[in-house]
Amino acid sequence: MKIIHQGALEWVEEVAKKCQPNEVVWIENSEEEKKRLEEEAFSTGELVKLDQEKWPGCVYHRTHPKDVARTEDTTFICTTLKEDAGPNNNWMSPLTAYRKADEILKGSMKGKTMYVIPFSMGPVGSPFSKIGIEITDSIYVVRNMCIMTIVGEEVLNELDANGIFTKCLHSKASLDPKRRLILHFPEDNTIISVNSGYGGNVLLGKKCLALRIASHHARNEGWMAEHMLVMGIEEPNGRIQYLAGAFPSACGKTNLAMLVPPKGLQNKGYRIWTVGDDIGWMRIDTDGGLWAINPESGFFGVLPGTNKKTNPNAMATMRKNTIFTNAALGENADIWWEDCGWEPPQPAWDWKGQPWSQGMKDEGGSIIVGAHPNSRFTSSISQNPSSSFRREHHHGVQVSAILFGGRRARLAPLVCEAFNWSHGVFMGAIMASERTAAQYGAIGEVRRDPMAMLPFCGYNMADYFEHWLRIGVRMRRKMRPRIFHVNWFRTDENGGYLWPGFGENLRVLEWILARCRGEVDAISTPIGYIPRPEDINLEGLDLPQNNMEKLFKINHDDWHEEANQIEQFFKQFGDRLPTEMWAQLEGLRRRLDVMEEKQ
Ligand code: GTP
Ligand code: SPV
Ligand code: MN
Repeated sequence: MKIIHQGALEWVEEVAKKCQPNEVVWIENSEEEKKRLEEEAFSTGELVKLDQEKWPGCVYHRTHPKDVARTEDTTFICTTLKEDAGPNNNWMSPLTAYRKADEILKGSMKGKTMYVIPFSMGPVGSPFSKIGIEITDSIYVVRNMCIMTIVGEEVLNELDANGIFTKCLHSKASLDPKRRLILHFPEDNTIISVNSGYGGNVLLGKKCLALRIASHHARNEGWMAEHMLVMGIEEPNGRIQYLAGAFPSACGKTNLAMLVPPKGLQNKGYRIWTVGDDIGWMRIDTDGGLWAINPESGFFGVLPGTNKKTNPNAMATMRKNTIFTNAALGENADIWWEDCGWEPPQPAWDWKGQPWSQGMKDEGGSIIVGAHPNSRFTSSISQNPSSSFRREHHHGVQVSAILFGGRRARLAPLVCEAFNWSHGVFMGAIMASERTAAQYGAIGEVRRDPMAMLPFCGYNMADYFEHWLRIGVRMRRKMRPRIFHVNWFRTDENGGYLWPGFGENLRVLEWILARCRGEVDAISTPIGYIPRPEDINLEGLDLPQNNMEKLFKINHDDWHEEANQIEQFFKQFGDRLPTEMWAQLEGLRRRLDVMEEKQ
């Protein structure tokens, strides 16, 4: 491979000097290279070859038991001014951050190979796309990056022509959780990650580049980098409309993006086209509309709960050439995770590598799970049966609707439409969700997660809200996507889900698209527009009586309490919060009062 980009060569040399690897290897993503790296990883145990008949081309990997999800407390935005990182981020001065990283990186690759991966986020040559170079000492990371991003000669050619790239430096170092640092230097277009081997912390093109660094640049350059799925919905008449949706980690983006329509709708001719399941980059095009691409080439999706019933497309996608992380492993080289739909292999080990069988309990009497709740699969998007033919299009797809959503056992209705763009931005800003295993912290606790970007916004979130408001003004009115809030996770008194979710969510999307086309009326409530009962198609769905009523109940006291919590949340941004956000909160309270007076 001929590398002629001087800046890249100099940086790689500088890093090699610091980390002192035995060898430096540039990754070109050939079959031969893949085989060689896998063989090496099999011999050290870094990767395990799975049963090739059942899982052709698939491998298995375990991360360190204390390294199984992103760690927000060790993630920093390193800007010159602390205020630029905002109360939503941990901040470190660039000087301190580089010094701390240097201490850890010094000699960290002794005896190891240093891999250099030039990659593109987004189709090479697209005005949306960004190039990065990741340096890593992990074969697992190399193999994941080759699936999650575009790697190969065309990227090097583009780099030579274009010149700009994000420096992404990763070293597992000693995997010491106490010395783990995920550092972002937006002003230098640089990322450094040390002492972790887990996905979101180390696949630096993903959350670090495509969200934290990109969101920072996007604000300065007038575009958007969002934690969003992007999907197309084809109706029986052949029309395809696209929507983008922001749900917090492990709240259903992957599932919605590749949903299989319920039988009735399928027979009518409905079809889903997946563009992306985690990240959306969006720009206002010359037509005044909002256009989105998915900068990723692969899925890094949640395993538990994924099966042939809930997500058949994900199951088909991961059938071959997939990396499974932190699932349970059988001696027969088969794998298993909770709710996968088949019997666990025996004998087997759990995700920690301990001997395991289903139903086993710990000393406290709690069930020991086979797979970690945040166990994941890495597969190429091209293997997804619903992969969109527009996925690699340089201009992306035009977005008709934006969805916000989360896990709310109470409070939020199944679906609700914003009155207008500013109210929609407010809807995004007040998002909250119950914590999942994708983040460290108390699972189930409700936390505010504006636009599902709290862990990913690379700058002060007050400025981020302002940026959203400005984007709305810049679009042509007729082209502006409508904004909705959805909640698939509302529960009844016994904690059971009121809505069946998964493929059935298409019924809600149908209403959303009908609203975007101005075809149906809606009911105005203090929190937004909700559907008239007759406008959600429930044909063929066996839903217990009253469920729809419960799904749309707006509890006045709960919403007043919510408004108080929103106020507290907003206060931390001080004067920097756009006044429009305060006006929106006041509007919400006023509408709640009016509703109370009427009752
Ligand atoms: P990240 O990759 O962490 O950003 O997550 P994600 O938003 O892509 O979440 P994903 O689609 O992987 O869903 C996470 C979990 O939620 C899985 O266990 C799913 O089975 C479950 N889930 C997804 N959609 C639904 C739904 O409509 N209803 C219910 N009840 N569960 C769902
Ligand atoms: C998330 O946590 O939102 C993910 C998984 O998509 S990770 O890439 O590990 O952050
Ligand atoms: Mn995510």
